Amino acid sequence: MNAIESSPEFVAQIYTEMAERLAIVRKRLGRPLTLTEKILFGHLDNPDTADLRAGESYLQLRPDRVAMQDATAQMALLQFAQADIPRAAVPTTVHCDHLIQAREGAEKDTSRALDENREVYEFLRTASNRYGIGFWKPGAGIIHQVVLEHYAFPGGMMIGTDSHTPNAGGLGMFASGVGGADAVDVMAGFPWEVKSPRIIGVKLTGKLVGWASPKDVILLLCGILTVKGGTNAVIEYFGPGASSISCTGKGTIANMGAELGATTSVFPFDASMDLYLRATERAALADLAAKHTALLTADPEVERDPSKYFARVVTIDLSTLEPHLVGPHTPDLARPISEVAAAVVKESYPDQISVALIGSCTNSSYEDISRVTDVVQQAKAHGMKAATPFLVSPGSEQIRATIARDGQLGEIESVGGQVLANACGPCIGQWKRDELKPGTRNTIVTSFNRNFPARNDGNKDTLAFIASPEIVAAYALAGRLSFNPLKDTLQGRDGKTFTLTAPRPAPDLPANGFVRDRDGYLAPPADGSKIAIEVAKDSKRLQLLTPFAPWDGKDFVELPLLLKAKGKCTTDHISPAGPWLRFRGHLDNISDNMLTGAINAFTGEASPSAPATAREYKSMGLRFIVVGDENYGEGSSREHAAMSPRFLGCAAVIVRSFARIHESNLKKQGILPLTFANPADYDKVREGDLISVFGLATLAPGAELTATLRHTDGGEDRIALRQTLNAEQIAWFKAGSALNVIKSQTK
Ligand code: MIC
Ligand code: SF4
Repeated sequence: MNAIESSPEFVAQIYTEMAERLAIVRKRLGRPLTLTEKILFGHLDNPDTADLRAGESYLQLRPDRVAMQDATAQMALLQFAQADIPRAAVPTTVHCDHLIQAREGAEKDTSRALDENREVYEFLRTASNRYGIGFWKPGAGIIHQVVLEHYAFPGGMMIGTDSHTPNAGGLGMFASGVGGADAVDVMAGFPWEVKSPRIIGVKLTGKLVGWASPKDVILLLCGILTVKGGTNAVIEYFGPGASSISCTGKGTIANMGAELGATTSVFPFDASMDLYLRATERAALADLAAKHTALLTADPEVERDPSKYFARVVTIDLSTLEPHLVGPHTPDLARPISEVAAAVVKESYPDQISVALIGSCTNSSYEDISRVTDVVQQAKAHGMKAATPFLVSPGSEQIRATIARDGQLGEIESVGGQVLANACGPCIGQWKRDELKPGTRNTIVTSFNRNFPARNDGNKDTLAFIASPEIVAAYALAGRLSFNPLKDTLQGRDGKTFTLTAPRPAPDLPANGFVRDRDGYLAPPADGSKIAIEVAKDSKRLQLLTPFAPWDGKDFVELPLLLKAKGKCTTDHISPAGPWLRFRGHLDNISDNMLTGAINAFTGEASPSAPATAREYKSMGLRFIVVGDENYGEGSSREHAAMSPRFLGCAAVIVRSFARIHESNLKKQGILPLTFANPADYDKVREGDLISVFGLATLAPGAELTATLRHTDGGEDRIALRQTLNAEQIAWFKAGSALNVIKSQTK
């Protein structure tokens, strides 16, 4: 049986294998290697023969771990159950964090969630027990924080069914977000396939001062690289500034690399990681890493001449970095804090902040909360309270208990802060905002990572802005978005006006150690084979899967266009979260949200009728096609955004460009992801079109396909389409899904 922990023996073995594989690759390449390449190539399934061309080939990799959160694990485990494999082949954990709704504070919300989600938690617990998977109970914390505290280690490779899995890059891990079907591959003992990434180097110089925080590094970078800029790329940080940032600060930066669409982000092993490992009771791993620094850092030539080794180099001087605010509606609309007031006027953003929120998987470190405490204490000294509701989502029970013990939590509460459950809550629409009438245009500021429309509270008229926790705290005190925390004055209850001073540097490790959470975890039994997994036939929340039908060998002929989506179409538009999270284990029920958030290019409105129309086609035995714009499927890893369309009959999705995880989810589920060879052809797609796609019988890697758009006026356009399927992925398409292929191999 596999131990679930990243034990010293386990990690030592990985380092040995990495060194062996790298020796082979070094011989082949004969040049210095970046850190990204060391971890990637150190985990190759076939180091002798792998095609290593960055941005071109697909790599077959052997990740060391898998992590899944409750909202995605349901579908992943339902698929795993179909594959009929007795036990997960690599150490795997499940984390119950997404399904807890924020309403009245931590305790009540967690116990209500236990009640409301009992069936789902029971399914996850029994499936984890059966398949040898570690189970983290509701309330223990958010997947990425718990992984950082327990399982991440420098040089390791992990995949997780959540797009912010790269958070573990803060501890030097190559951690990537994937759909559940990818997790199933690895849990079933097969390699993980990923496009060989380009590598973008980010050189950090100087040292953060004043209000500037690690969050501002990534907010600035979001503005520079944009939400598409990291697609099929890894962001590798280096330079003297990197080691000046705490391990948890690096986690924040790596976490939000997901907002760039990056495959992952990595930092080289350094003293901050050493200290974090020791503080989280993993001294042996710190010792091991210290012995293997050559594996865990780039070759020296890379830092000397970065432009030779990276596809692109961005330099950020931490010493002059100004705090940033991003938003609304997209994480790459970045502004330095000094320019926000003018933007409020120019863009008519509601100036009054309705709620300020801190924490989440991205920003709830000891350092973050201590800096927030510094800010609120300055206000408290003047008798002030927060001017807006001020909500705190701790990333884990470990962090919550530690900041409760050390007094920060009490200080935040004393100015009106309210502590929510150790869970995702408002970050993913699990937020019951009774105080707000739906449809009210309002401003919120958060220290989360995503701010797509309707994401936090289901209200598309909420404008969500993102900043560092200390800046959000300052906004909470002022209550106005046009307030510049660095310069503007606040009025104390004592009648004095004052300016906040920048929070002092704070430790990321508590002087008295972390309070460890000993109750949140349930280890699997040594033999789980007798454990039954219950899925009630009439369940509204769980449904066993029926395999998708194989391809019938024919071209797609005159399929109706279900929807032409315009502009940003994230997975939150394709498969909204919030209240829908409760159907994440029931494919039929969740499909009623399919594409409802997408903006119909012909009406400019959302498309609430898309699922009903799709069901109508389905009942007529018809399949359909969806058309989209740039970076289609940006955001989450949720494969429901591919499975629901597949379930309702989508044959192909044709777009200007795809986000990485979503494109691969579509392939896995047997939908053809196609791009316009000429992006301007998007404009040729008209309402009511019947679309045909030809050349499927000779579908081959790199081959273009042809499509015709038959318009309602009888006219026709012929266009060229591209696809990125390799031979294996073509086999998935033909079999109906990747899972069908796995099933045939494991029989
Ligand atoms: C998110 O931040 O969007 C989520 C919710 O964590 C998702 C996962 C999901 O949809 O379940 C993600 O980032 O992958
Ligand atoms: Fe949860 Fe939000 Fe983090 Fe996603 S980004 S894991 S929803 S806290």
